[in-house]
Amino acid sequence: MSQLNPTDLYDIRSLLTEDECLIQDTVARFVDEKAIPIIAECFDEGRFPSELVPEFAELGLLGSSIEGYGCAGLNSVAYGLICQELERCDSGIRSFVSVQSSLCMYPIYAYGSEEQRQRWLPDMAAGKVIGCFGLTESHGGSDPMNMNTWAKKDGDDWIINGSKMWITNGTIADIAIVWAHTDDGVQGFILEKGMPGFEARDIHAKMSLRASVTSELYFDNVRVPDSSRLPNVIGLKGPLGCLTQARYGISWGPIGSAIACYSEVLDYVADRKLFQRPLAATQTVQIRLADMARRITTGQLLALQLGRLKDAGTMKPTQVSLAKWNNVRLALDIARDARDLLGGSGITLEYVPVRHMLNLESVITYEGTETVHQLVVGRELTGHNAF
Ligand code: TGC
Ligand code: FAD
Repeated sequence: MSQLNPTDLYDIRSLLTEDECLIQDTVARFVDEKAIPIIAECFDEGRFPSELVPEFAELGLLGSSIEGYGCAGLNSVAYGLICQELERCDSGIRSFVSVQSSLCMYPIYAYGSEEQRQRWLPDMAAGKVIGCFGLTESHGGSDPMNMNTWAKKDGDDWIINGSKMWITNGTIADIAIVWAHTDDGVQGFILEKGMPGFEARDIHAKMSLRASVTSELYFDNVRVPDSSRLPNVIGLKGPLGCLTQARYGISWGPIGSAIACYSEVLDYVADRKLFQRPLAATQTVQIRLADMARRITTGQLLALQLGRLKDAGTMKPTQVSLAKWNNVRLALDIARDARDLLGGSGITLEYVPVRHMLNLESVITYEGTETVHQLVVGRELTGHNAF
């Protein structure tokens, strides 16, 4: 048997601080005991496990990187490890935490007034207020500047018209961070559930992220006071700055999916006997497993260095793009290959790969498609904008 840990071949764990190890172990235990036992059924039923939200809050997982306001104030590597452990269960529960933390709490913290921070962040950290983030519209999410949602000034208020598509947490959210054109440039607004003219509707028949809520948002002359506008940012750099935070977490999360698929298949091929020998004793199966290990190891090192750069304050969006692209791609490839190695059993929810594989089809599209991230890196290398 291997002297090395198959899911940590380079002892990357030894590069973590004691606190980071403790956080990873705590989240891993929660995931093993509370989330993994219910997730296949949630996915099958198309149900988000909202019963886990108080536990996310209790563990300090909501807005974990924010200092103060009831948040845990953890470093970026710890946030990455949280995402990795949650996604070892399911991309849907990592999505919930990403959206709440990086796409709702972060903009309120980074671009909001002190009054907005005090009003929303403690309740969001406690899981009492759930948020969503509305940037994408139906006519093309890769090009957010092309949005049709507008906010027009009317006295001291704003009137918002338009719609958003593919919004995680939309119908379960108490507040939505909505990005809209204004005469001064793109701005963010905090819309509250129940505001007249504001409606959210679920998107059904999804074959991916079935344990996550995905919705459409509609704004029909929604009147919003100026105190609900995020005052400290104007322009696309507002939402793109939030995406950098969320994409950072997604650079880590899919490593968890990949580890879940690879671990399960390692056990399976050891037991499965065909042609009088275990599958694990065949050359092609070993090559496929070795390739999974190679990809996971490089993804782990990439994510950790990205986290160290982020904690040092030097991380650049292009580096996030490369890591999101690489790590989602490796996880999707591993999930598909693991599904195949399980044969017919691989198409059922009794095994994890098919669920991770289907989820990762969303993860490779959202937060910037694979092509968008490749073109961000290409632009960095060549100086030519090829979008
Ligand atoms: P450009 O017009 O050149 O730049 C506008 C301003 O933004 C700045 N900037 C960034 N700032 C922070 N982070 C980034 N990643 C940034 N990228 C650009 C830029 O410096 C500029 O600032 P300033 O001061 O000069 O005004 O825009 P661009 O050409 O860089 O962007 C093009 C492109 C295609 C990369 C961008 O539009 C893009 O990223 N498109 C993809 C959109 C996307 O990812 N949407 C995701 C929606 S949310 C979501 O999917 C949530 S899923 C959640 C879940 O369930 O987990
Ligand atoms: P398009 O932008 O129409 O892209 C279609 C195809 O064209 C893709 O393959 C793309 O890579 C390719 N393409 C685009 N531009 C170019 C180019 N210049 N050259 C070559 N190829 C190109 N959005 C939010 O705002 N908030 C959320 O909470 C949220 N949650 C989501 C949850 C799920 C489950 C999903 C699936 C999506 C979510 N999204 C959310 C939306 C997501 O960000 C968009 O789906 C994504 O940005 C892509 O936009 P699009 O679907 O309109 O595809």
